[in-house]
Amino acid sequence: MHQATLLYGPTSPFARKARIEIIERGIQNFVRQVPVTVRTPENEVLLHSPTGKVPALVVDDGPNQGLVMVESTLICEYLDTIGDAPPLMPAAGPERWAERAMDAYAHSLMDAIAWRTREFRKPEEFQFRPFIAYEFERAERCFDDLEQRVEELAAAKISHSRILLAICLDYSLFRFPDLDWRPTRPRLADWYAQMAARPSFIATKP
Ligand SMILES: N[C@@H](CCC(=O)N[C@@H](CS)C(=O)NCC(=O)O)C(=O)O
Repeated sequence: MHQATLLYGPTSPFARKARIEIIERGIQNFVRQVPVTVRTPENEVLLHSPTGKVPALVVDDGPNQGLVMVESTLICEYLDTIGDAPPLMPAAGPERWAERAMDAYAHSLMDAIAWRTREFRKPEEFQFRPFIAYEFERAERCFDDLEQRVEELAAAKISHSRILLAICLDYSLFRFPDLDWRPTRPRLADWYAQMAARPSFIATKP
C-alpha cells in the first residue's frame, strides 16, 4: 500500500522538486501522485488544506496518518524518510549545512522567477514594471553567481538544492524563452544540460 499522496500542479516548479525526488529515490510505489488545478474551486488540495497550494502531501499510512504538509522543503524532507534509498539531504555535519544553504538559495531564486511569472499573468495595465525589472535583475545576479560556482554544483551528488537549481534554470527558459540565460553562462549551461537529461527531469517536464 502507498504511504502518502502528493498533490501537484503539472507546471509547478515547487511541486516538480518533490516529483523529481520521488523518481530519483525510486519511491513511486510508496507515493500516489494526483495532478490538480490550482486556483479553481475543484482544486483537490482545498479538501486537505485551506492554502490550496501545491505541492501538498497527505500522509495515508503510519504514525502520522492524516497529517497534511505544504511547502516543498518540508515535503522533500519527509520523502527522504520513505523507502530504503539513501536520503537526498545529508543527515548531519557541515555537508548538511552546505546543502541547506544552497537549497534556501535555490528557493530565493525560484521565488524571483515565480513572482515575475505571476506579475505577467495580470492584465497589462496592472503589471508593475519596476517589480518585474527588479526580479529579473535578482535572477540575473543569481545566474552570474552560479556560473562562478559550477565546480561546487557539480561536486555534490544529486540533492534537494541541485534538483531545485536545475528546475529554476529550466523554468526560466520555459516561461521566458526570449530571455535565454545560457549564452553568457556556458559552464552553467553544461551543468544544466546534464541535469535536464536525467530521466527524472524528462519525465516531469512541464
Ligand atoms: N514556498 C512554497 C511555494 C508553493 C507555491 O507557490 N505553489 C504555487 C504553484 S508553483 C501554488 O500552489 N499556487 C496556487 C495558489 O497560489 O493558489 C513551496 O516551496 O512549496
